[in-house]
Amino acid sequence: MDLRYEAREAGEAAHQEIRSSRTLDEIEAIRVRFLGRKGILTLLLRKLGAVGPEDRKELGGLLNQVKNEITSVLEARLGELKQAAYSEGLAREALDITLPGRKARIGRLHPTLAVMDHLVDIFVGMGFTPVEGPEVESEYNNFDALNFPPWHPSRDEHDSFYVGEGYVLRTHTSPAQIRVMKSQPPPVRVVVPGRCHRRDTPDASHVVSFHQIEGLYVDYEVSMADLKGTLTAFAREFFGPETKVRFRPHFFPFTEPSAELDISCLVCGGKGCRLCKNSGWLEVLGCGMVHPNVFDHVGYDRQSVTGFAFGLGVERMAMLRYGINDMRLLYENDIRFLNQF
Ligand code: 2NL
Repeated sequence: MDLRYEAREAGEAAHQEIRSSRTLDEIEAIRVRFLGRKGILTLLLRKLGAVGPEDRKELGGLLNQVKNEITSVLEARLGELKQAAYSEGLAREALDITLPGRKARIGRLHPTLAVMDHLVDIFVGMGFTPVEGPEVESEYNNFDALNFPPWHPSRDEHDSFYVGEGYVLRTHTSPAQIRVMKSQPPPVRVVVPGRCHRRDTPDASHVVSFHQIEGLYVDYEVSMADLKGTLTAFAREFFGPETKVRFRPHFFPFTEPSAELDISCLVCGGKGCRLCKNSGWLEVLGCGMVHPNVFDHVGYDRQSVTGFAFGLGVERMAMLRYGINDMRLLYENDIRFLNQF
């Protein structure tokens, strides 16, 4: 067949295919078919060897011209398709800045822990240092060092969780304070927040795992007046400056004398209502002067050091603070309840 004719045919065919190509893959296939190592143009150029010398120059020029035209048309189309693919990508990724944003649902502190932080802050403001201790404690630190007699009912398996021989889940945070006193000489002024466990049947004012904050101040001349001043200041800070307080005698194995602190009722101010069961007062915490037997256990000199201690239930504080009438509500994980605080 005539080489001139074939060259023009090939050029025509290539142009048409390139014009109707839609994808980068199609362009590449066309390039291989016309310009590749075994492509149509390459084969035609090879046939040039059989052409007589008189026509070779002209034919060679023609073939190269066709080849160059195909190449440049191909490049142009490739550019167009790349630009189109790029624009399409941009359009697909475009942000609609008029859409409403998604609300970020970040968590926050459980009301018990929020109240616990607040309580700790108040005592830190009065010079107490926060300290923590383990929840699994030796029976010795949890009971013996705190002057609990061997027959005390709270030592019973029915009242405490025993975890192996000689160990319990702490029933109060006092054992952490025993650790502090064993590890350093007076003065000691610490506040200990933490989770505690008692084998109570849950009701409106008891849950099995609860939180406590205890405080301990030991030095060479700490008096009951210091106790009363510190806890009165605390009550007015937490419950409001108008709060009235009273200290009522009580008993704890680890303090002597011991007392309970009452505040004037938050609802009726002292007149008597349902919350205070008509007494005008609400029980808030237990306190007292550290029993000398406790000092013996930690190696302090019972003759020369004195101290006061107190303990309060964090859940009870949260209930008083927020007007919650059943402690179990705090631990049902009902988001509708928790979102209120
Ligand atoms: C309550 C009563 C109290 C203490 C805790 C304490 C700790 C040591 C020595 C002496 Cl290391 N006492 N803690 C003292 C009095 C009362 O808690 O009813 N808490 C809810």
